[in-house]
Amino acid sequence: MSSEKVLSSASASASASAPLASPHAELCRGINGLDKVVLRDPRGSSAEVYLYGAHVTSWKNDHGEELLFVSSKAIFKPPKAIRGGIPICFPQFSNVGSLEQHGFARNRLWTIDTDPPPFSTTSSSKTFVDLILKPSEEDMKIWAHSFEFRLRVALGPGGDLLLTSRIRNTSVDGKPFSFTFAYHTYFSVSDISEVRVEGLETLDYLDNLQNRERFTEQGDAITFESEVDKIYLSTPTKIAILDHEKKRTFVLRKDGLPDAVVWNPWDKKAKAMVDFGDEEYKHMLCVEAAAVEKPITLKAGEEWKGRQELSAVPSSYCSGQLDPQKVLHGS
Ligand code: TA6
Repeated sequence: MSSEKVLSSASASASASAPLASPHAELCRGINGLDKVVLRDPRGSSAEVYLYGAHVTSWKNDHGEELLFVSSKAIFKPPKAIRGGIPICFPQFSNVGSLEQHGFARNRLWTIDTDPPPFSTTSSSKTFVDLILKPSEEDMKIWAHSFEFRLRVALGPGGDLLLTSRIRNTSVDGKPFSFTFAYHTYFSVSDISEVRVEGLETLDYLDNLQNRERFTEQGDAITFESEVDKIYLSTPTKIAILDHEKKRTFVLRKDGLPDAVVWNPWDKKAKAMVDFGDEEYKHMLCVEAAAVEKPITLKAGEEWKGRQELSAVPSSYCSGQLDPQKVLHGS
């Protein structure tokens, strides 16, 4: 598919000029003139979402500190996916199927959703943007299914970042479809060798570095000293990522996404990626709320919801200020 078709500036601006429902959302031009929406919560936190891929590329706390990793070599030019932030993998995770790696949602132009159906639960956030993706004729040639993918990106009262996906099968001929999915989140960390992940101990996982063979994780927190590419199965709904040096813990809460992928390319893969700096593997970790092991199947008219909530809390495992067990098992 040629990028011009996807990104003719006229159509992009037109679709992007729809009014934004939130007073704290602003549409503007980002890198290479791509449209993005900037969310600024009155309490200080902020986020940025590109319409290209409905891709969150920034999430900052109320001190203006960036919490997501985006590579200094990231390419903001279709059809390449942006390296970093939160790419959305749909309708296929990784190469689990016949489509391109991680599906096509991350390299399509989304539009502002001017008429989203109400949410079942009232969200307290006044800082949000709604985006929508529907398949183009081209998409139907590679994945012949009618769908509406609605994504709400919101900033919560405490500066939490909430992503809520609603995917509906809009087929008129009653055809069901199945898909796999991931929020491929790149967390910014101070030093990967000082990071621990809590909440995945003793779980089964598929090792992408060993032909997706199934293993069982050992009992302690996960730490990093080499390339990791694992799909943890049926995980708890809360996972904690402790950055000791930054005295910060990311808490990932997820709904409708049973699995979690943990990825760090380490040095060799880092060198092999054109849009990734050789040393950048030291400052990022992907922990991805996902549905991989059991594809989600939607009958015609059915809708699936997948939600991820990210919080960044000051912490230090050693200082006992925040015991990950309390995080994972507490309120
Ligand atoms: O989520 C982990 C993974 O599937 C890895 O296998 C690695 O390929 C990574 O995603 C990045 O994929 P990308 O297509 O963005 O280069």
